[in-house]
Amino acid sequence: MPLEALRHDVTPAGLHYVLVHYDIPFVDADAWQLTVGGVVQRTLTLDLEAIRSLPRSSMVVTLECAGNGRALYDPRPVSQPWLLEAVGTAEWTGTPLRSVLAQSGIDERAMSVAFEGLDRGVEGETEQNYERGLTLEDALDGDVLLAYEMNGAPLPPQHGYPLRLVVPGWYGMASVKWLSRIEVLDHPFEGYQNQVSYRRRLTEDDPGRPVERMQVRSLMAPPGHPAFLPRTRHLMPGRVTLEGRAWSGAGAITRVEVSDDGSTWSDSMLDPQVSARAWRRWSFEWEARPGSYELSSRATDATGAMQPTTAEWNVGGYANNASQRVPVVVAPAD
Ligand SMILES: Nc1nc2c(c(=O)[nH]1)N[C@H]1C(S)=C(S)[C@@H](COP(=O)(O)O)O[C@H]1N2
Ligand SMILES: [Mo]
Repeated sequence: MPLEALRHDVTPAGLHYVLVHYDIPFVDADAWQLTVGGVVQRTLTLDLEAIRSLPRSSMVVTLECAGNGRALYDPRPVSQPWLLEAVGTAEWTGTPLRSVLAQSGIDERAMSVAFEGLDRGVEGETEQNYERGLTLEDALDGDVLLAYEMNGAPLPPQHGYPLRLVVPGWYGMASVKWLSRIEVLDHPFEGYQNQVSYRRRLTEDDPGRPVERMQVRSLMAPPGHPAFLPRTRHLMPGRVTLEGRAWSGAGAITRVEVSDDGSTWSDSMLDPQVSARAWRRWSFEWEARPGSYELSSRATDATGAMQPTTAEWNVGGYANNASQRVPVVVAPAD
């Protein structure tokens, strides 16, 4: 998502970031079906019409890729070289996962739920479909959606047409696109994307801790105008409204501070939170005086967690929520 799109409450679908491990599958929605099986009383096979006839629910949700900020770690881990653009907010519409699971009748042996997508590739030397698991408890969170619409239109191909999972508060990898199979398991899910990938490892041999909920973070919509190559922002002297968005998987945003020198911080103004699961707009009136600056913002969430100046390096380059630095040049007054 180009960062200037931070000005929208809801990101227009074409500006929302996209991440795909393999290829975007070509799906014939008329032939497509979702199966729900495993340790359930009834195996379900649902087509799109059947899913659309279930209770309908919409939610504005911020998704961020766990690799957002990866290219800013030093040394840079090899994978998708995101700077800061792997975030977006959409209104997702679908049916709560919980009601579909209830319809299948979860067995008392159930411990976790696996979600399989139609896309297939080779990862860790094994050919596999993209698949992620959630514990039963996380899967039963009432906000988890089986979504068939994004911003009021059928899902675009790149965002999971015809059906995807949306797990609010979690980094994007949990929200499986092109969903085709849900399997309730009587053991913890141990697939590649939970067991090997998306773990915060400090060394190659470290088994690591799973990367799950989004860490507190804020970003700034780039002020002024960019210089073509260095991307420095150019402003005229005077009062300028700095603005951006802040979010956290752990809870609401309670504070966003702004700095133009990296050491003194001032409180910004917070707009009302549009949705408990979406980012919050912040704004700050900055008096731009001629000179060069590095603007920064840092957010704090309801748990008291605050964005760090630098995040802890890890092998996969995940969860880099270090506060952003925006180089700006304010022209001398003439
Ligand atoms: N089937 C499938 N689902 C997937 C992925 C994928 O590669 N295949 N990528 C995941 C990752 S890592 C992210 S960050 C989000 C991105 O969702 P978006 O492209 O709609 O923004 O989708 C997740 N769901
Ligand atoms: Mo991701």
